[in-house]
Amino acid sequence: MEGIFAIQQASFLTSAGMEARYPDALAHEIAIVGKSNVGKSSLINTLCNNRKLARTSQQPGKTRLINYFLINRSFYLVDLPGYGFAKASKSEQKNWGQLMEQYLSSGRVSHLFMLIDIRHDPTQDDLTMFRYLLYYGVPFTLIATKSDKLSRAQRQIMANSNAKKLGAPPYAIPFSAESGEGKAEIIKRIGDIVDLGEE
Ligand SMILES: Nc1nc2c(ncn2[C@@H]2O[C@H](COP(=O)(O)OP(=O)(O)OP(=O)(O)O)[C@@H](O)[C@H]2O)c(=O)[nH]1
Ligand SMILES: [Mg+2]
Repeated sequence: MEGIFAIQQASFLTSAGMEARYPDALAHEIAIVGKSNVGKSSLINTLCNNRKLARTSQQPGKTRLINYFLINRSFYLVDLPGYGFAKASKSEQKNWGQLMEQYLSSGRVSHLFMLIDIRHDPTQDDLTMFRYLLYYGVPFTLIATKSDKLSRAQRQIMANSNAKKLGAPPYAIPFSAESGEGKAEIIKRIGDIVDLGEE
């Protein structure tokens, strides 16, 4: 491939629910997991330079389905519903678990971006999610969101220490949907992922 990887085209494709009606698999599928309100949908919008692409909300639990975005007409970015919001009923939690289990075990996911809040220790749910992720053996990158909420000096330190507390290698990319910090590094990572394994 020539030049530097860039996201040139992004469009919403489809939502998939419990019936697991996923679209035809492509060579690469990068999915975004993390607790509710951590900024998954905002990350997609920042990466794609389109604030209206994925629906965001101050209210946790906005994204309830598996949302597929087609990028550069060649691979998927997938916005997943978040976990751990207080208002979720028992049956909603059960649905979420089934949806995720089905999805993660489908073998479609080539890479996961796991988002953690840069300001806080990982939650019990984060730890559970991270164990799942190891169990399914999907390669992952940790991203520490809302970096604009910390001073510049603290950002990388907190990102890394939260990654370590999760039980992961002690590195996470500090990211802010507000300032765009970390965007270039994440786009470069995506470029590495989608170029790998392509002839
Ligand atoms: N300050 C700041 N706020 C952010 C950032 N990213 C997201 N937010 C805010 O956090 C809230 C939740 O963002 P979403 O992107 O909807 O979060 P989500 O992870 O998709 O949430 P669910 O769909 O409920 O799982 C919104 O009010 C966003 O504006 C960030 O980098 N900095
Ligand atoms: Mg969302």
